[in-house]
Amino acid sequence: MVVVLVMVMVMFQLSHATIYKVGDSVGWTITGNVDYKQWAATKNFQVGDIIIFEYDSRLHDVNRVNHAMYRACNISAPFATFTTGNDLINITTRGHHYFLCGVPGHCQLGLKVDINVIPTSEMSQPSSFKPPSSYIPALSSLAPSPNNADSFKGKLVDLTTLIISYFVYSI
Ligand SMILES: [Cu+2]
Repeated sequence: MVVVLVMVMVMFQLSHATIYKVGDSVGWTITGNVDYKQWAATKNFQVGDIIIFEYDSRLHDVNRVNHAMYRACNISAPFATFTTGNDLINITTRGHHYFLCGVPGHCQLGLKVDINVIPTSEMSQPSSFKPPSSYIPALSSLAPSPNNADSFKGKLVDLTTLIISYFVYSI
């Protein structure tokens, strides 16, 4: 179990991938009083990150659209539609990724989000590892706080060394 956890952590560390749940604990809904524009504005999305839309699939869905459709809440021709209620979307390209709910009226009520992936080179510093504490609770015990990424990295390196040593010596 520990090995699996460490392997997962190493994978996150190597890829710098972050999992973002849209709306955090509230998810994707019109009743949670979430400002999705504000939610997205506080994030630093990168290629390789994973965006999760969690919602009641009987009430909402997720449509990927272009900028014009996003602005107009136009759902007539989405690029893609997701309906599982727990949709994982891999961010593989830079730039804007526009999503909105296709249920009539919901987009107008604010159920729309712009995931803007900024090129790393344009940022002042490279992205730091952010433990997805809400997604993998076990990680939060090792990471005192998201702001404490440096010491977390240190622990991760120690753990990785430990695991590698273990495998080397056990052969
Ligand atoms: Cu909806």
